[in-house]
Formats: sequence, structure tokens, C-alpha cells
Amino acid sequence: MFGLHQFTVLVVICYLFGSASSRSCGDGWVERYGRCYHFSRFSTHFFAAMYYCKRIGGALVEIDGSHEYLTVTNLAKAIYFPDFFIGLTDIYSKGVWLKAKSLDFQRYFKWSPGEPSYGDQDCVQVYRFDSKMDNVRCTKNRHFVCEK
Ligand SMILES: [Ca+2]
Ligand SMILES: [Ca+2]
Repeated sequence: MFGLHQFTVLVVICYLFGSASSRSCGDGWVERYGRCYHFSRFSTHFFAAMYYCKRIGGALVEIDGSHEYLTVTNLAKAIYFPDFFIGLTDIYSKGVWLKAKSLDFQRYFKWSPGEPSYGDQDCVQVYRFDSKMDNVRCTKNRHFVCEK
């Protein structure tokens, strides 16, 4: 008989191995270190990506340090994810890089060589080839990663 005790044991096992917390992110999300990430299944421009992330209960991913950057780029590599937008922009003031939703100053950068380049490139993508940052026009269509 599968009783309450067995159920409790099962829940504890699931918790220990992370599947319970993974499930708590919901379908289409991946859990890593207490955060949930969603890798888009389509590409669109930066603002539509922000809107989409908001609509599914999150925000365009904000990189809070090297550890999170590595976590997200490793997940992306594992699924051969193409170039993708992150929640980082200098659209409000040239050269002042802010997180897209919180509007906090970005402290961590991992620019690709020669980046950030000049011109009308106010949004940041992660380049699939070297997993580094590159500023591009916000109107480009890119895949994107949401976070909650
Ligand atoms: Ca984050
Ligand atoms: Ca660039």
C-alpha cells in the first residue's frame, strides 16, 4: 500500500535530486540555482521579447554576475541555442548599460572582442560562437532567454 509515509519519502527524494524544484518552475522552464529560465522557441525583436517574457510570468534574463552568465550560456550551448537577447540595454543613455527590467546598472560584462561596437546598437545578444556579449540593433530578430 502506498501510504502517506512513502509519499513523504518520495517528496524528500524528489526534493534532494532537484526534480521537485525543477517542476515548480513550470512547463517550459529549467531550474538552476533557484532561478527558472525559459529558452524561446522563436526569434523576435528586443521589445517583443521583453513583452513575451512578461506575459509568461518572467522577464528577459538579467545577468547578475559571472556565475549566472556561465549558467545561462552553458544551458544555451547544451541545446545548440542560437544567438539570443539578454535583458541588457543602453537605449536610455548611450554607453550606460542597464538591466532591462530592474534598470539596475550592469556590473558584469563579457564582451566579445571589439564589442560593444558603435552605431545604433542598443541591445545585447549573446553570440553563440564564443558565448560572449555583442551589442546589436534592438530591432533585430533574435531568440531570447526569460527568467523568473
Ligand atoms: Ca538573473
Ligand atoms: Ca556590436
